[in-house]
Amino acid sequence: MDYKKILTIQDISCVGQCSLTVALPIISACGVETCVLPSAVLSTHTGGFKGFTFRDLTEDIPLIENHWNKEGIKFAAIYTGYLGSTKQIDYVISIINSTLEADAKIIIDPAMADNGTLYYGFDDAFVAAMAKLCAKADYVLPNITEACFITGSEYKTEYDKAYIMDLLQKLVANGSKNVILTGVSYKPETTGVVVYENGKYEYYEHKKIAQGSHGTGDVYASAFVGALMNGKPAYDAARIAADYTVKCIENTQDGSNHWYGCKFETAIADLLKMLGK
Ligand code: PXL
Repeated sequence: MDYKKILTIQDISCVGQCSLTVALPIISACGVETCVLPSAVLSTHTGGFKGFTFRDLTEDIPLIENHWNKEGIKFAAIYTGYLGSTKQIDYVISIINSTLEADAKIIIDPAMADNGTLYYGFDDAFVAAMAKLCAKADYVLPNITEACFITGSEYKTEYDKAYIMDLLQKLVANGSKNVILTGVSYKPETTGVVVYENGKYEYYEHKKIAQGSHGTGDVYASAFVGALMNGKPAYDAARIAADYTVKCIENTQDGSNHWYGCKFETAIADLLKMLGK
């Protein structure tokens, strides 16, 4: 039986339902062996808590890579999310070069910005390094803000298809093979995801829930990876991930003021059904 082993590199936010604490359960539930490399350990994520701790694990990364190389450990895919420092990105590129199987997929979520601004602690040098990493991607999964930072484009909250096409083409010109652009909304009541694969534009539109949740980008990317590794074509994986993420956000709107994340655990069974499991 084809049993895929993948690697995901992102931080552990101990509390906050994002990054590794989302990726590991979701991708594992999809039946894919999920190896992890924590880029940093934080007491919480940086999006609303005050006084969080941040243990940077940058200097552990080459030691871990070296050991994996000695053991001949290889992965069928790599999926990177939030990375803790600019230097870390060079180490991640080295891991891409030394630990992937010949036909492995490279999936990059340039988790660094939203709503027109960079997350706490990131700067222009980090953006430049992230653009270099995105150049390696078979699938890059930015939101519009991240796409603008990577391509040096103006961020707009109101736009048309020509603006989105321009972003997609610039991301491909930067080197990413295929693009999954999230949070593309042409009407107030709906939002959606654009899949740009081999020059073809496909849009999956779905309802917009007024009250968004933190960490949904990580939920989305993890479900996309889980679906892709189950053999779904990119558009189907993008659609399944969108439907799952909407369900997770809906399940969080229960009056509990669960502001820091979304209750992705409550819809894992739905995701598996969508995957035919
Ligand atoms: O969800 C993205 C993310 C991941 N990890 C950390 C974050 C954020 C977003 O703010 O702060 C530590």
